[in-house]
Amino acid sequence: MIKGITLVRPVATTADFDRLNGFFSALGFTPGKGWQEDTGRGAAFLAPLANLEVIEGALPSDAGVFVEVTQLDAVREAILAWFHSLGEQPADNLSAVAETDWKSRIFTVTPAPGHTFSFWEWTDPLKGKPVAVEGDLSAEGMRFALVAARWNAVITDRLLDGALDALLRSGAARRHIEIVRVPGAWEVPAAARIIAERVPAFGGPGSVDAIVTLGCLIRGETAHYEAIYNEVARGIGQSQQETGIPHTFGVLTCENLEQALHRAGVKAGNKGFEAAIAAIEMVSLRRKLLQTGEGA
Ligand code: DLZ
Repeated sequence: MIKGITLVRPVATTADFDRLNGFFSALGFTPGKGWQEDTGRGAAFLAPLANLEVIEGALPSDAGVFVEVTQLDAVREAILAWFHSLGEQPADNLSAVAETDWKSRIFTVTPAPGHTFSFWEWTDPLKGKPVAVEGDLSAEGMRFALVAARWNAVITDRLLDGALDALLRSGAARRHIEIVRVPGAWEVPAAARIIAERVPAFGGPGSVDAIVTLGCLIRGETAHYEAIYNEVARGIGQSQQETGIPHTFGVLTCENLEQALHRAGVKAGNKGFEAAIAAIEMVSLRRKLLQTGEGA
């Protein structure tokens, strides 16, 4: 399973390392997990999307990295401010904004010798489509509860790992993730409801922005499978609807253990990871929809 792309920029000197580090931090890139070893060190910067592109024909610049942004002029202003903060006046190392022949605008910057980057934005990002309000996928500053059943732990532990992975990689802080274990899927809705109602004032101490529910029901091994499943789904949905706090559904309903394993990361993705990503998106969407005028 392909998980991500890492572009590596080797630098020649410590000064260049620090310069590029400062440059990307100043632009608001989310810092990733850096590393330091005897052999060297790395500073990581995350972007919500990556795209590996093979191109034949002319390129708009010789930068090896093209960063798509939404407010190109504001990004260029931030870069200018970064140069000024170092007491420098950019010249050839910062181009003007130019139109491309692919309905976009672009500029190129060389913040350190030998390291050139192009920043660009679509001139019509919606490409004629009607505006849709959508949640973003950054979990920075968000608080989550993960409610996981212990029954079928070989599966639910994997779902929990997947959900944690998704939240941490999306910028959530470990201290903002509460993990709650319950005996079985049957108990998931009750625990979720207690958490959702814990602090009526949304955003108060101990409150969460979203709840990710995780469990695994296996038809072949569960008497009254349908009855249990229906109640679990109804209870989680009801808690979400009556409290207004997003609850995402990571309760697997499978024919057998093999199918459950596949949905817990072996073959068919990890449904815990997907439920956590959905939670991030719903928190972001909720915030947008509650802001007057946003997306209207
Ligand atoms: C009892 C039971 C059965 C038979 N099967 C499952 C299952 O496949 N997945 C699951 O999460 N829980 C199961 N349980 C336990 C119930 O969810 C519940 O924890 C107990 O009945 C105690 O209320």
